[in-house]
Amino acid sequence: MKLAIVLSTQQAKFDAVAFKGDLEANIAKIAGWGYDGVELAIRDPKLVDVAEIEAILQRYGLTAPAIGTGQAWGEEGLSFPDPDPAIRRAAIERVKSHIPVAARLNAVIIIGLLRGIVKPGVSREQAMDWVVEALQECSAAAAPAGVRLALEPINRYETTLINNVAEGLALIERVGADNFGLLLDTFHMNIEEPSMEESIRLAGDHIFHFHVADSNRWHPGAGHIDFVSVLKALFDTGYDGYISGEFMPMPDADTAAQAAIAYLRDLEHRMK
Ligand code: LER
Ligand code: MN
Repeated sequence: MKLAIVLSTQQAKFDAVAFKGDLEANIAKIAGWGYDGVELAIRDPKLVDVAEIEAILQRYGLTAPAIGTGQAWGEEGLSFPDPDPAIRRAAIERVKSHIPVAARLNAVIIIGLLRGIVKPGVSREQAMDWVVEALQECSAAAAPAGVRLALEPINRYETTLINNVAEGLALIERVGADNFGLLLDTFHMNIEEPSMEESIRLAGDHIFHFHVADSNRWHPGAGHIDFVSVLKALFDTGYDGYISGEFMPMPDADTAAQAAIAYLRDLEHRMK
């Protein structure tokens, strides 16, 4: 099992990003605890030195399996279905600007909250059309670079567009690009899916990336999700990507990260 943890390259408001602050110090700690990779939350690639990030990752023997883009929504309000065409265009261009970074790091680009919500004055149909068009444009731009995009179904309390796997699969059908798939997150699935295992089976090889947090969004092992059963279903689909920890820094970030890896490594032995 390849394990990663979410790491923000900038200060961020998003609470489930456990590691904020000094990049190299955090990467050193994460490598020391035995993680294989870090998922980088990058608000704007223009503001980060990718060569430096790459050098630090190499120094500590870590990979970056995925790049999170949601801070562009959280901090700047960019999204695909905004009624303002300039904001829609900026959201698309922002995602495209991640493509060279993702290609260089061999990372999946995550489309989380950046896909937006249905804003006042915009019909659901119109919002979905804009989301589909944006994803088609971004997927087409990413394909020649060999880069994949993964949309994350997010629970109803955080977004009004694409809350569950069935909606994610319908969107994949509409976008119609091989390099566009899903990121499944156990925290959101625990709220939205009747059966996480069944939804994972349905998503099958459209699963490009995977987030773990327990039912309370603490580290795996702190709540009541049956991770043996969920991860068995995931690996049965043939998934060979990373399991990426995205949970609250509770009781604190270091304790949570260490508890997560201890729990998941032990579970890995029990699954064999
Ligand atoms: C991001 O990966 C996520 O899971 C969302 O809850 C962001 O708010
Ligand atoms: Mn997530």
